[in-house]
Amino acid sequence: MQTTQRLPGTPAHHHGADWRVAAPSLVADVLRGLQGEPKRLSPTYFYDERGSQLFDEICELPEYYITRTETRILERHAQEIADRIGANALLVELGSGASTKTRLLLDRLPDLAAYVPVDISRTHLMAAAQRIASAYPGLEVLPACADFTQAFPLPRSRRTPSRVVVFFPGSTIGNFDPPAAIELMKVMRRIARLGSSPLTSAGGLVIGFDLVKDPAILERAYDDSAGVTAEFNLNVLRRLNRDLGADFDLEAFRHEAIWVPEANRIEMRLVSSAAQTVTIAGEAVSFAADERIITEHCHKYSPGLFATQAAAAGWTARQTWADERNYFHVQYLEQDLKQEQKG
Ligand code: AVJ
Repeated sequence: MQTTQRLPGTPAHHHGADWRVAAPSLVADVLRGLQGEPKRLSPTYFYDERGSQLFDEICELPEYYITRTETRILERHAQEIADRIGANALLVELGSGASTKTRLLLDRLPDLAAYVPVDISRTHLMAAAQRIASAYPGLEVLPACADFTQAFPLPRSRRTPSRVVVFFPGSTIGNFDPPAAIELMKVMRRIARLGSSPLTSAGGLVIGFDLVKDPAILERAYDDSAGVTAEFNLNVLRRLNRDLGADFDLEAFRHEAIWVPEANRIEMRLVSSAAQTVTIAGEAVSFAADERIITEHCHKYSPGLFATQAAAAGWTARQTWADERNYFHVQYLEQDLKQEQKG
């Protein structure tokens, strides 16, 4: 069941929109995850104030090649990517954060119908939208506060767009297990379809995804020598202590990042160093020695695997851009029009 609700004081036209899906409470979700087998926590819980800071530090680490590599690809091929997006498009960015990478594209898109940054964090979204609007005075910026894993209505731009193009950089798709990734790519297809009519072109998707490579390189990217990723991982327990009155002993858990070849993913875990019981919102949760909490899955793709996943969601690749080491791909996909007729 899903109810969207427009919050008061936010007109849908010209000022963006505020759409919230009734979310399960943090405490219920955390307890469900920790009572499961294996124990799990959603990676979305990493990003409190300190977690977001630590993630910014991760992006600067020598071992963490992802941000640097994708930014280089976007810099080098910005014009070609902008040409694919085309004139008068509505550009919708999911999980826009600070919209840093987007600027590389916006610099080459003087004729965009509008830019719609979508993020769950209202304060960050509004601040970033304001900065983009002042840096690009001719551009209509329509921030939408929404959980992008659920369908949400697009704010309407003043100009009628020729097509809708979704922008999803950062390898964020890798956080979703294959069935959820396909679901999300279907949500993107529905968003991109909104702008399509017989008179307009097929919707597009510009997405960044990380490639399978030497496991040693992957494991180091998620277990850096400065210990920043370990701190980022453990910080989720600090957050639960603060927000749920839990009593995790951060010294009693250690960070682990393991490549799991059968699943094409890095698994980030917090491993309990001893048998212990933790209290979370009044509920006792027991850990055996060496028992793990899985905190994040980071899926890596072969080009074929990504194409198969995209096809299952109704997308076809039109152009791919890579770095010289072939560590990472940025791809432009279009809606598969045959699937579109089926709905
Ligand atoms: C933000 C999901 C792309 O998986 O590489 C970085 C998160 N976790 N280091 C990733 C992350 C640990 C990151 N994503």
